[in-house]
Parts: sequence; structure tokens; C-alpha cells
Amino acid sequence: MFSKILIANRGEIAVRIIRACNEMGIHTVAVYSEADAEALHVNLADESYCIGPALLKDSYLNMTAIIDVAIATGCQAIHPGYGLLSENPRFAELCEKCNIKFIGPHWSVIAKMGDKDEARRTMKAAGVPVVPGLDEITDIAAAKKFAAEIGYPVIVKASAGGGGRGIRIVQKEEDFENAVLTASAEAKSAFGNGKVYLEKFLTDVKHVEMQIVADEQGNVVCLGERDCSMQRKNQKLIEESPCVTLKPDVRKKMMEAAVLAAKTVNYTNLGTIEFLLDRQNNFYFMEMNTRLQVEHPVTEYVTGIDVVKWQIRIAAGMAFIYKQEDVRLRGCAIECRINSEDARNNFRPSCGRISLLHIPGGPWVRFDTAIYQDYRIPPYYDSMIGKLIVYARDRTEAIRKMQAALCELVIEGVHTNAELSGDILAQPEFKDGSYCTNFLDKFLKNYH
Ligand code: MV4
Repeated sequence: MFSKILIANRGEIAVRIIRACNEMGIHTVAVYSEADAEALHVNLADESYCIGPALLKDSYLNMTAIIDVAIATGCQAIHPGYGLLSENPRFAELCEKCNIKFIGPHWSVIAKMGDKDEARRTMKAAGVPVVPGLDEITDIAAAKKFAAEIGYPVIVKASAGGGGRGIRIVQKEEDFENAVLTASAEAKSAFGNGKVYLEKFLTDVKHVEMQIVADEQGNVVCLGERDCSMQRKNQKLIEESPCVTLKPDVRKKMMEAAVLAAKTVNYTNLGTIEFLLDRQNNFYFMEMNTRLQVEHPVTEYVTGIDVVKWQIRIAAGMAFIYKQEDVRLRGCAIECRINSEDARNNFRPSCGRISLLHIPGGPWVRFDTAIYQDYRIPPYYDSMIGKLIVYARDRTEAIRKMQAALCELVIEGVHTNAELSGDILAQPEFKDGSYCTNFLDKFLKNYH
């Protein structure tokens, strides 16, 4: 086992990883930007080093600065968390060159799955169902003809995409060419790669993702699904497990497809396979996320498995002790992301000092956060300041527990979306679990 790990991240996820290390008797090294001197992860780690100015490119994305700290402090591994450098194959490769274990899959697998069009082709060839569409658009006229055949609406996606950039939904043929060109231009400037591909845009579907764990001995186990259909502009707001509309036989097939996807690319460590699920119970592969996800606590509650500790153990060469038949999905977990933004003012980011903080408690109520009373939220980073997760025997009880916990949560000094989440939980479409990917945009049209 490692004796010392560097955490290449900030905020609640850095704190989450430090806690896992503390339980495992592993020393922790934090890195931080000049704007984060007062951040919680800096205080909780055994050692902390400033790696540069506030802007991400000068600090948390500065690969050599981070590696230098890891080498100088004698770290054997780096945990990248989510976002930032977590899906950067060049960073994972640099770690390997410096003899530091990157806690995640091999860089070649990150690169392969990071090219979404290549991932799609790989999965199709392996027999995993994919959304009807067209691999890499090279000839716009031919792509337009294909779009007319599969029928509008269609969606143009950047191959190197992420965070919703380089995506265009096209409702009618006359908009097609412009959508391809602007999506490609946007992807080129954001990712340095303008490659785009085409899919039929499915409406009335759920966004269901499967969590997999793969050890370096070749065992791949699926920890069930999360329903992530409650999204706005590519930002998830509420996630839950299990997915209400996923029938047991379909779940079994989808879990098998997720395991097949991972095995096809010799995947190791923690990963997520994203699918769309339609009302006829067809499911389609969309993409694979080669990292720990924000919403992992939902899976931890329904499986009883600490996935962050397993990421570390697997990276250290341990075999995963659970077989597929040992994994029992029990009860119901819901997560609400708490963002410092004004939901009634076009989701304007809200910064400033937390003047009053009360964190809800009680059995099976978890609040993952890096804020504390009097902490000043810096304006440079993500607006997510916490995650409220609850667990109960059944979904009705879980919803009530979440509503009570949201009411108990007090964050003063900044605007948050906590009230919006409470309002969504009270909607009939949420209560019966029938909500789909198009729900939130519709709901927000009349929300003021
Ligand atoms: C889709 C889709 C429907 N059809 N692709 C991809 C990235 C993810 N963050 C959202 N994505 C989607 N891809 C096809 N072919 C539906 C979504 C989607 C979504 C789209 C618009 C508004 C809210 C959404 C919520 C979840 C998923």
C-alpha cells in the first residue's frame, strides 16, 4: 500500500479523498492556488504546498508544478479527483514517466475513451448498443443526407467534448450545416480538436449511468446505476439510485453491457458508462467517464462500498474482493448538488463569505463539502459548494428525508440552489420517477 499520496484537486472532492487516506493510514499532500490559502483541503492534509496563482491553468492544471511537489515530498501516487487533470492522458502519462502511480486507468485507455467518436466505434464493434448515428463527420453533405434519413432532431457532438462544449441540437435540416460548423469551431478552440460526430437526438429518455470497478487482475464488477436525467446545460442537479423505471431484467442487461464495455478496453480502476434509456426499455451507450464522479456517494449508499478507498487499493495492486453476485443494491439514495448561484436570476454565480452555516444531520444524511462558517468562496472556480446525500429503505422515505434535510440546511451569505431542488422534489414527475432528460429545462421555463 502507498504511504503517501498527493491530491491534485480542491474543494469537497479533495476533502473526500483526504478522509479516505486518513482511514487507510496514508499521509496526504495537498496542493493549492494562491486563492485557496484558506481552503479546507489545505488545512486537513498532512502537508500543503502552494503551486501558483488563482487561475486554473497556473495552478490546478499546472502538471509540472504538481508533479514537482509529488516528487519532492516522496509521494508514490496522485489522486486527480474529478474534473481538472483527471481525464488528461498526458498528465497520467507524465505520472508514469516519473514513476508515480496515477490513481485511475492507464493513460492509453483515458485517451481512447476521451475520443468519444472512437469510443462509440469501439463499443459498437464489441456489440454494445450505441445511439443511432454517424461516426466522424468528414463530408457535410453526406452527413446532412444521413440526418434526413434518421430524422430530426439530431445532435452534433464534439469528439473531444466535455462540459457541454461543442454540442448542438439540430431541429431542422436548414440549420444542419451551421450547427456542424459552429460545434466544430467551438471544439477546435476549446479542445484543439474540431472533430464532430452525429447522433439522433433522443427525447423522452433517461440518462442512466453504470458504475464499474475494475482491478488490475482483470475482474470487472458493476455497482449498479444512477439516474442522472435531472440536468441543466450539462450540469447535473439531482442524481439517484436505483433508477425507478429500470426493470430488473433490463438492469441486468445494462450491467452486463457496462462490464463488456470495460473489458473491451482492458479498463482498470473506477469508471462510469453513460447510457440513454428509452420508454421501450432500449438502452444505448453514449460515452465512458474514466474517473471518479461527483455523484459517487449515491452508489456508496446503495452498495455499502467506499469506492474512493477501492480506487486507492486497486491502484496499489489489490484485487477487488467483491464478486458480481456479492453486490446487492439495497434501498434508495438521492443526491442534491448545492451550488452557489442564484437560480431565480439566470443562475448567476454567487460569491462571498459564508456568514452562517448549519449542516443537516441525522441517520443516513451526508453532506460532502469544503465550506465552513466564515469561509470566503473565491470567484475563480466551480459553483458547486456541497453535495447533500440521503439514504432510506424506499424512495418515498428517501424523498422525505431529502426534503427535511434541505429545509434544515442553512447557508447564509451567498445564494444557493437548495430551494430549487426542494421545489423539484415536490413535482409529480419527480415523485413518480417518470421525469426524463427534458424535464428540467421545461420546469425552469416557468420558474421565477
Ligand atoms: C444526448 C441526449 C439525447 N440524445 N444524446 C450528453 C451529455 C450529457 N451531459 C447530456 N447529453 C445528452 N445527450 C442523444 N443522442 C440527451 C442528453 C441529455 C440532455 C440533453 C438536453 C437537456 C438535458 C439533458 C439531460 C441529460 C441528458
